Amino acid sequence: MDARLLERFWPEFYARNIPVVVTGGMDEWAAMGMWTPSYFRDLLVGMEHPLRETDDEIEYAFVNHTKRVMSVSDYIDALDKELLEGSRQPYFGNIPIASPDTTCWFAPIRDHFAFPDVLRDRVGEELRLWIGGRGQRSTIHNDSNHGFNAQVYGRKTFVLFPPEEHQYLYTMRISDDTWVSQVEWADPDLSVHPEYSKATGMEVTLEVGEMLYIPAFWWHSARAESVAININIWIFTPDIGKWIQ
Ligand SMILES: O=C(O)CCC(=O)C(=O)O
Repeated sequence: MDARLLERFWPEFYARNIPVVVTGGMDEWAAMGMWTPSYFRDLLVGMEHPLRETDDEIEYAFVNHTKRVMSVSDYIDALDKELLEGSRQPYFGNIPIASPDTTCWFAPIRDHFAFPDVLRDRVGEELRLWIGGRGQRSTIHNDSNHGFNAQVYGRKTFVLFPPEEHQYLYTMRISDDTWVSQVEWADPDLSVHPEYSKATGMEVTLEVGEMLYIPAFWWHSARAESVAININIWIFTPDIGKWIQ
């Protein structure tokens, strides 16, 4: 959907609970062209942060749920040079940019982007930054909020499944708020997860300047096709509640 048509968003996508890719909505963002790995490497010199130990989020969710404190600049430097290619690279993803321990680092980028103000009745929002290397991926999971994920640098492929397809995804609850699927969508093992063959995963690859609307409770996963920088917003509305299955 073209950003000039955002008045269609509420009736055609939000009200009908349908994901959509918005194009042209980031053209005015200062982030465009400015946010590169080297920009963040320089911005974040001196920042130490816990990073997921592995790029394999299935392993992270089910086996090795640990993080390691690393220099973010060193990590980004290695990503940019593809030094980490092929290894079990950590992930500077899901980083809240306005939490008490990160807000000082990210203050300079806060006005580099502006998500469309299309959801009424919002009771809260959260912004997260994702910088990862080629092949970086997340598990299939759902969120109890609406989301827009914006591609600022590189390319990322998302897969999406409607909420009711949990029955084909071998989902399980791994914390109070988090449900994930045990299926590796890029390489599903149908002998272990035969019902997955009935799931209707929709794949979309976001190019720079595109943002994906992910309605609450849609199952989704992402895989970076190159070094990728994304910013997303989670929007909380009073009607959502928690996922129950
Ligand atoms: O980019 C990723 O690895 C995951 C993004 C995601 O889960 C989201 O936008 O809600």
